[in-house]
This record gives sequence, structure tokens and C-alpha cells, in this order.
Amino acid sequence: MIFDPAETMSVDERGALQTRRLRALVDRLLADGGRQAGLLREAGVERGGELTLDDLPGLPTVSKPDLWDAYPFGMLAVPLEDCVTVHGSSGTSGRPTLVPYTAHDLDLWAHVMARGLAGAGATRASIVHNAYGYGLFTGGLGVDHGARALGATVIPMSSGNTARQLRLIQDLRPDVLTCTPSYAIYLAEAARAEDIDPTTLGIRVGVHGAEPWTEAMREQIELLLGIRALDIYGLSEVIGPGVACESLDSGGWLHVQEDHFFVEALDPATGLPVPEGELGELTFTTFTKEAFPLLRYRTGDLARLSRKPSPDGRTTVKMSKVVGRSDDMLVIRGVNVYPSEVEAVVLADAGVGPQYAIVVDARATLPRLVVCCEPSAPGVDGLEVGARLHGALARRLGLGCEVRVVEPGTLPRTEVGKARRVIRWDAGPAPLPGVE
Ligand code: DLL
Repeated sequence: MIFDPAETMSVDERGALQTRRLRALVDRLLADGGRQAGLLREAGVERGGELTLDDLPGLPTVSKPDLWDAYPFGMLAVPLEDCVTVHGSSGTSGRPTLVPYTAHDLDLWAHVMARGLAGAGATRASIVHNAYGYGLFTGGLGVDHGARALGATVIPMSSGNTARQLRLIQDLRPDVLTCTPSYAIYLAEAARAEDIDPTTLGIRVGVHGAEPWTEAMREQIELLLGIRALDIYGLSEVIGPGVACESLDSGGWLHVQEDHFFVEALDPATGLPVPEGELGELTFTTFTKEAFPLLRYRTGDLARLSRKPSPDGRTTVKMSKVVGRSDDMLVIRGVNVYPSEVEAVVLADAGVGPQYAIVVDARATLPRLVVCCEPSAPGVDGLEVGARLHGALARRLGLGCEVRVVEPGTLPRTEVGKARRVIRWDAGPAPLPGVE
């Protein structure tokens, strides 16, 4: 179902709308007189008036350190009393980012999230089991706002307490599951441990995001839970979940809600736009957000953009799954490795279960990469799997990795929050059993 006609408007019509919104945003930022106004003036921009979308690459960018410098409310563009709530993220580097919202911003968020849920096949009649964490994290409340705007019934489960989650799924028979991809796997494993067949629970579709996940992980989730598993992308700075969503028929791409969040893909090194289809750093401009508007915010997230027509009829620009963050990249003996490349190889092997971890042994000058996984079933020969993965990883990464196939159930699971797949070993005892 298409929730909003704006999703299918002609590219020209949307371009005109975006141009008007860009001009209004630039005028608002200049009038506000904050950090982004200063950057605009330095770039010679005194008014939004004549700007077009083609001028965007020449406008200044902002990134995480700009937000940290302005913490907590230095980039607020409305009086604090006009804000109705604050969300945030603890951030991969440990420094928090806080994002305030006006009532209008919350309506916008609910609206774009409703578009995403509708694209996943949710309707007014749906029951949405929402296992994203509620609180400062945007996952729980963001999906909740969207499900309500759609008119669905949302079960505000939040994260953790998996036994209770399973009980409620059995009792309420939700058709939509919203949670991180790693939690979807955790839930399926927990169901199996309770002798519940997760494919009989009645869930039709999962809407998974907040952390990177590959096509191989999608296959695992779809198999384990017997559902369609779709991707949803977003970040607190831009609004939260719902910035871009895959639909049932978008061919694996995520539609960016570009009438509100304009996206560019930039070369992380030069900051210049990359050609369509090439990997670049997603950079967002929030046209319509009030409390915390951002012009050209560099996210650090790497993905491809495509304007090819989509089978589902939506006309918005699409992004690929996020390959990783520019700061996630591991450099092992001079070879650049994204954790998602390791995941793609490991989870594509039928002998391997869905849990894995990557240990970066950085104790010596030349770091080692140790990939740990579990066999998919009791009879699987760990040595054979290990040898196979060793070869496949060497071919894909151009790097010799060590592989450890450990006892089922011994790798760390994430019940709450985002999965941490990469473990750095700087000193002391081995961080995981089976690693030496
Ligand atoms: O994770 C918002 C969200 C909640 C998205 C629920 C989807 C579902 P933050 O905590 O601010 O917000 O983290 C944002 O998480 O910059 C990406 O690096 C990563 N991320 C989010 N969604 C995806 C995804 C939420 N689908 C950061 N694939 C972003 C890969 C994702 N990475």
C-alpha cells in the first residue's frame, strides 16, 4: 500500500517542492544565526532566494563534531519552549548526541514512519510487535508513532525480557515484528530453545534496522522466522527510523523520504558527489524539520543511491543497504575490511549459524583477524566449515583470516541494544572462548 501520494509524485514536481523547501530552510538557518548560518555566510550565501538543488554540492556540510561542540542545545533553531521532547543516541564513539523535536517534528516523524510501515504491508488491521528499545533511543518511540499514524495496533514491548516477548507473540499473534536484525535472530533462537517453532507464530514481515546487516543475514532471518525481512534506515540526527525504508516490492532498495530528507552520496575523502550507483557517504539535508534542521549532514554511513524506476511505483531516490560506516573500516595488515564483508561470507555458508563475532587481535604490531562462528546444526563438521570459510574469506577480502568454529551457544548474543560484532583485543586474556 502507498500511504502518501507524495511517494509517487513525478520527479519534476518533487524537484520543485524540494527547491522551495531548500530555499525556505536556508532562510530559516540564516535567520536563526547559529553555526550553520555562519557557515553559509562564509560560503557567500546571504539568502535562500535563487538557490537550486544543483547548488547543494557547493554549500557547507556539518558532521558529528559540529553537534558535539554545540551539545546539548547549541544547534537548536527554535526556542526551547517550542520543543516537546528530546531523543538521542549514545553513539558508537561513546559521546552522546541529543536531538530535540517540536510537535510538528513528531508529526513528520510519525508520517514518514507510517509510509515505511505501509510499504512493508502493514495496515490499520495490523498488530505491530515493537521490540525496539523505548527511551532516548529513537527506535522504540519512532516506530510507535508511525504505527499509530497508520492506525495499526502497536504493542510497545521495548527490548529485553525475551520470554515475555515470546509469550505475547503467541497470545496476540502480531503480523509485523519491528526490532534490530540481531534481535530477530535472538528471538528465533529463544523460541527454538522453548520448543516453539518460530515459523508458526503468524508474523508475516519484519522491519529491521538500527545496525548494518547483509543479504546473508536477511536469508537467515527469513528462514528462521518464516517471514519477509525488510530493511529500515534512519539516524537520530535526521529524525530517527523512517528516513528510508524498503518496501515489499522495492527489490531490496530502500526508498529515501526525499521530499523531507534530501540525500547525496559523497566521496568520504574529497566530499564531492560520487556518480549514481557508486558507494558514497550518505549526506542528508532536512528540509522540513523545525527544532534541529540540518543542511548537508555527513552521516559516515556508506551506501549507493539509485534513481532507476522502482517496481513498486514509488518515484523517490533509493539507497542500497548500508555497507558500513566510514569509521567502521578495519585496516588489517594494510587491507581495508568492512565487518559487513565478513558477515556476507560467513552467513552465506549453510554450515554456519547466524551468530558470529570478529576479533581484531591488536596485541602485536601486525594485527590478526579471527572470525568466530557456530555450526548451524549438531552434525556439522567444524573443521570442514573452518577450512571452507578460511578460503572464502581469503578470496573475498584478499586477506588471510583465522576462523574458529566454537560450540553452539558460546558466542555473545545481544538481547538489548545494537549488536557489537567486532571485539578488539588489545591486552589481557582472550575475549572469547576458542580464541588464542
Ligand atoms: O538507529 C535509528 C533507527 C532505529 C533506525 C530503528 C532503524 C530502526 P541512531 O541510534 O542515531 O538511530 O543510530 C544511527 O545507526 O547512522 C547507522 O550507522 C546505523 N543504522 C541505522 N539503521 C541502519 C540500517 C537509529 N538499516 C546509526 N542499516 C546510523 C545499517 C543502520 N545501519
